[in-house]
Amino acid sequence: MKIYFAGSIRGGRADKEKYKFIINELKKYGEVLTEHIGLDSLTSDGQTEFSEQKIYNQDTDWIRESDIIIADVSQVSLGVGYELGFGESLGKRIVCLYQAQENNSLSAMIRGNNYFELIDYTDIKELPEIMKNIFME
Ligand code: 6K6
Repeated sequence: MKIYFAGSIRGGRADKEKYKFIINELKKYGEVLTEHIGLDSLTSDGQTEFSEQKIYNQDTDWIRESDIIIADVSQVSLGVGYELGFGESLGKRIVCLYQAQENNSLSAMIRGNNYFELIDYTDIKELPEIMKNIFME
């Protein structure tokens, strides 16, 4: 099972500890192609030795080869939104995880799209059980 996990980078790194936690959980169910999303060294300026084009090509290749895309959409990110639309165009199974926050509401382009399996949660402690249910289906 190849899992593409998507989370914010240039959209902001406030949730990076949560991404690490999610990635570790996901590793129980398959190969996570995007482990770097949880890296501390990855900052919101997105500086890297790789060219932007190389990042785009690598990520879209990984999306093509993935069996499932799981995105934490709690933090607004243009890149994550793009990946979700691209994954949908390829017919991939897509699960969006959204942690409710004050002064933040999820884009209607995500919540309003019934193609996405949207799971709302309030505490990261709920995530292990949520993952279990995702992979039981
Ligand atoms: C190098 C090593 C680790 O990270 C880098 C540089 N940046 C990126 N590397 C890989 N994927 C990226 C990078 N920047 C954005 N993405 C993809 O877009 C990821 O798969 C994320 O799910 C998403 C984040 O988009 P933004 O708009 O928040 O940056």
